Amino acid sequence: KTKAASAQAKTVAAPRRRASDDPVESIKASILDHLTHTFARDTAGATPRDWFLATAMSARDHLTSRLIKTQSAHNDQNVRRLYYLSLEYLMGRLLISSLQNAGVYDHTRQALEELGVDWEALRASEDDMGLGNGGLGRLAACFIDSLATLDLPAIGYGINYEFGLFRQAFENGHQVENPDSWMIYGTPWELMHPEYQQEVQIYGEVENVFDDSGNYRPQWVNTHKLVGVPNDIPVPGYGTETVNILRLWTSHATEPLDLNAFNEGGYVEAVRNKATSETISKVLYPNDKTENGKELRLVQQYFFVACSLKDIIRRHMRVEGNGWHNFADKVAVQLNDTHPAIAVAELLRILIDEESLDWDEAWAIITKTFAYTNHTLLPEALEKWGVPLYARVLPRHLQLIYEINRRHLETVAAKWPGDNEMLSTCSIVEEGGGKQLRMAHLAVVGSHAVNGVAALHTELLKKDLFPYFDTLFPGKFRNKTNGITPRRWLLDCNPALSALITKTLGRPDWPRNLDLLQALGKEADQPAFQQEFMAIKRVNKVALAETIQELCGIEVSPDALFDVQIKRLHEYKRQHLNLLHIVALYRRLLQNPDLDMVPRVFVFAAKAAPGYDLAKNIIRAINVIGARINHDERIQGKLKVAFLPNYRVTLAEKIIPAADLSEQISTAGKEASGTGNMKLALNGALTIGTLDGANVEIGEEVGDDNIFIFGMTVEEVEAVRNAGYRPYDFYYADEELRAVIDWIGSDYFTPGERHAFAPLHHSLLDGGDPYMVLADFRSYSDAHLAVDAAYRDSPRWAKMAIMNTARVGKFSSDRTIREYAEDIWNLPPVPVK
Ligand code: 9GP
Repeated sequence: KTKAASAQAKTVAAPRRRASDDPVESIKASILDHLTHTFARDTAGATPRDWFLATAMSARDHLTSRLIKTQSAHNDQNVRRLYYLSLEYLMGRLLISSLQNAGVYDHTRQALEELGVDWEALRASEDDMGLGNGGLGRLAACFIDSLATLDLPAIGYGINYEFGLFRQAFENGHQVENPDSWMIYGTPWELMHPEYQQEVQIYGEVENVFDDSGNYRPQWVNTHKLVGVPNDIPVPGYGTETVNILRLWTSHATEPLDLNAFNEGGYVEAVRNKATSETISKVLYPNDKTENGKELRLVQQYFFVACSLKDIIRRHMRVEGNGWHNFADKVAVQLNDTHPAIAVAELLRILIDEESLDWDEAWAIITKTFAYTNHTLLPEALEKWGVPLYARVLPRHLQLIYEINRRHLETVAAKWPGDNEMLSTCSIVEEGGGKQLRMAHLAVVGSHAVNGVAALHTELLKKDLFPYFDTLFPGKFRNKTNGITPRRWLLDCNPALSALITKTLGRPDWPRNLDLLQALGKEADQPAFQQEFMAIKRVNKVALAETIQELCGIEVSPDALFDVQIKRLHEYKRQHLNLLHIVALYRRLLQNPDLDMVPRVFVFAAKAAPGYDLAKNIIRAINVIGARINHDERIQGKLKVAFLPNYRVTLAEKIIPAADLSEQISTAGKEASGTGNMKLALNGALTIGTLDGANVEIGEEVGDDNIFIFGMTVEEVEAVRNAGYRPYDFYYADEELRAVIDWIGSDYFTPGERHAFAPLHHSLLDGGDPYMVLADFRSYSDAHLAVDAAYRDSPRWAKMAIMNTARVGKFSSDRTIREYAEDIWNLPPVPVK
């Protein structure tokens, strides 16, 4: 029973809601109304989840009326819109951001308090909407928040996965994956719109037909039909009336049952067919660096792209006077990575096969409509599809892609006459071995703009990944440095710091204009302000310490330095470099228990792709070695290691406000941007990092004095690699490093279980250490000594932390989206009255 249960024990059912002038009263009435009439619960028996649902519905009421107003304003003015196509949206919980953005957060909190409802229990009963893997999906979520906040007309399209990213647990240090059935009992945020369902086709074959005039009119026949039903989530802007839409498709079979099979008595077969069609939107693939060759993944991509394009066309054509002539004037489509790149061929198919436009006309529309964002340079992450698979799943699209490529290669040949190697380098079709389609090439050729996600990344994109495309299409490549929404990543997750900022700046509008934080810089030297700032950090650390106790059973001191690495588990992100350093510290302490060092709590949170064995071995190593360290009394609690299970948005919101140090330690040139680095800096954590991704720009903003940079630069990494990198050189040259690696390779930490960390040990030495962990170890360890020295000097540390918060306004996703809108989408804002 909640507190409310006893407070309201006598109330059986609420009366229908009456309008009230008092906002708190009116929200109370609305919540009670939903509790009674939407969920059939009385206050006496209501669980925290019932209260959550009723509160969410009350918030939704605010949003839906504004949503309708927004959509009709956009429709009436026939505005240009941005359609964001993304296979992932990592939304997290929606309650607080919905209330904040609807402007009813404080009133709702008060209403619930007056109703005697336990707020913490209420909000804890909301499941994360975890429809994404990591950075790419979370970026999409930040972007739709900024689009609405900037009054930009936009719709996000994606898939309504029944199962989001797996729930992670640890057993004996091993990662175990459990299904994330986040909407098994429904979700209050989605509005289903069967009236806008779309039928699309897939599989089948192409019949070569010639019309009476002898023109080739291919027919895509014997296809399998699918239906996509849209579920809309309102996306409110902050401090504005605009409410945009996130439209997620659920797949259904076209016919409820195969009647033939049914009549023959094959009822179960008939239902099975239906179930097969419905598997398309069942589950998110749990790999953040692409899934090559999986048929269901290709079907997911095509399904959501085809439904979305049909919907976009429907919306455009329903306006009188609109047609293909002005399609590209009204429609901008952003491809979030290559996952939706098939859209290029699908729109071409519609224009040529269904609308009978000629090639040049169709191609002009396509290249004016699409733009593409690249999120990675890692070769294994660049999507390729085998031609035989494509021929089976999308036979007509394959023909069209061949024709796109033929014409594209004509341009290449004209630019570099007689250069056959250039033809094969630039081709969309990779020959040799099994033929494959390079989706990144298709996306580049079919788009008018291609962007990287940080300045360094965009440079490398032009120089290394698409060198000839930059010459072939001058001006097509641009940079759009990533950003994060300051609403979720400061206002909502760190209310105490937000209140201090509002008080200090004397204005509450900084979440819409993050550059205002600059003014905090003036306070950075003031002892009183430093104390207030650090007192908030400490309260957040106490809260995180409780969470660590609850989730890991580890006691940590909030006075220790909280050293945080939270992100997907990947070799290139080098959680194992962090581990080597921890083991080195442990060894130093064992050799000298009186070693004078600032006590540290190392906080990890990370999911590994279920099939990524080395990443899972690193998780196990951190867990097992961490446990040994945590229980070793000889080191007097100076080191603690906590690996929090099931990293997700909600956990990030807890960890980030409590972090002192932010680990951004990827091998230079490998992390396209990173966005966790921005969230942590904004909340006053100092970065220890390489000159990689957006770290470079964070360093430029906060200044060299307020960041700990270490390790090789991109150029040095390249030079060392070209000279023939040998990890053993570093192993033999550094006594401590050698001892640490030998220790990990022994069975010291896993008595009776030999070779437990053999995969990790192998990757560092005989495996060639592909991410150059050994080469950067010493410089990393030295940077940590500098961290230790800085932390001892509390005023200095406080000043550095404040400077980080003050100077990272650039990394608001509002700035990023404004740049996209001006430079790529040509999209003016449309304020809603
Ligand atoms: O790895 C990048 C990460 O650096 C970036 O911040 C994020 C958003 O742009 O995208 C990640 N890439 C992917 O998740 C897929 O390649």
